[in-house]
Amino acid sequence: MEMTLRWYGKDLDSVTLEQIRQIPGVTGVISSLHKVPCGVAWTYEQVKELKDEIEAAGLKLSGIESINVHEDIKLGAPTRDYYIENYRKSLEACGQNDIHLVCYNFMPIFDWTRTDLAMPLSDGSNALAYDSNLIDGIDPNTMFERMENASGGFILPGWEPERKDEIKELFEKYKGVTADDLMNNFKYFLDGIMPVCEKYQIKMAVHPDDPAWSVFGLPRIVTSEKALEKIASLNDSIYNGFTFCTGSLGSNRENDLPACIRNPKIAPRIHFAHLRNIKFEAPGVFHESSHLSSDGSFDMYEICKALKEIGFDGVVRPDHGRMIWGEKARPGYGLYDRALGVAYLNGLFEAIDKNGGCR
Ligand code: DNO
Repeated sequence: MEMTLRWYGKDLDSVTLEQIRQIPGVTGVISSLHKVPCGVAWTYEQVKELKDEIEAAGLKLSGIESINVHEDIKLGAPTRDYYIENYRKSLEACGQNDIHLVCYNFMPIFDWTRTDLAMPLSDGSNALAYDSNLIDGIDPNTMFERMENASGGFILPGWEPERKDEIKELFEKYKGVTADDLMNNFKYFLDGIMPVCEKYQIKMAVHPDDPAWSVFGLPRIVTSEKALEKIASLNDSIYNGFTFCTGSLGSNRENDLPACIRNPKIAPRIHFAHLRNIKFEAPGVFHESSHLSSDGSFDMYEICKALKEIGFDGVVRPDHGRMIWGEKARPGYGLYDRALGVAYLNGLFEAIDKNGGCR
């Protein structure tokens, strides 16, 4: 298992590689070419530059999160082949740089969605939160403005300012696009990229929709155990796999996370794990908690145990952290609480291993 931390790059992150290097057990970072617009092909040199910078700090570039999928691909628009070709080129640039893991998502228009980016918690920290009552009936543009205003000046992935102007137009384009259409377009995309993934052994790890249900009337398809089974069946290649994000998939309380990990159709395709905890106040209403089981609604021990049981040996990262100790950072991506998350997860994994490793 490879413990990592997400890093946005030196101009975009408040956390430095030098700080990350000092977190016990962290050997790599997950990053991306955040400045390259979605749909533009990455080059070998661009990826190499990022990789060299990370390696110079004594860390590895363990994977890419994300190479974003252009909306025309998700919509099945006539221009999709052009964007799939560019996606293949970006994958090639990664493969030629010896990078074998790419996290991405297939959510229409919006990436992850929260209603509060700094909800005060009783211990004085603050955290990201979601209240479905506030989403139902809200205009997507208002949502965009809220995310922008609450971001503390950081650009949030999936919520880049330039996307705001496209929103109305995109909503028009998605009118009439059903979940089945989206699934068919997903298959078309996978069939287009899998030959490149096979060639360079790149594990594609689709991120679950966050939250794991439809928002703003848009179809969402990466939401449940059944959905993951369906996606696995879209393309047989083992490189067609998943990011097992506990906070996203677990946002729907009907999803039993350890059972989902153990599902034989899913287990061999878990290529990346995002481990974090959330605390429910009611169905559809939750805030992100510290990683500790007793602070949230998930049994993190059971989740880690299930991963060990299936022999998961891939890349892991703690996911969002709370903002603690007065830190000013990108919402969800401060240093301190994620570092505490790493220490806790490492402790769980060590204890599980020493208890027989469940294998
Ligand atoms: C949010 C992240 C997501 C994730 C993408 C993957 O914090 O988990 O933005 O990176 O959905 O494409």
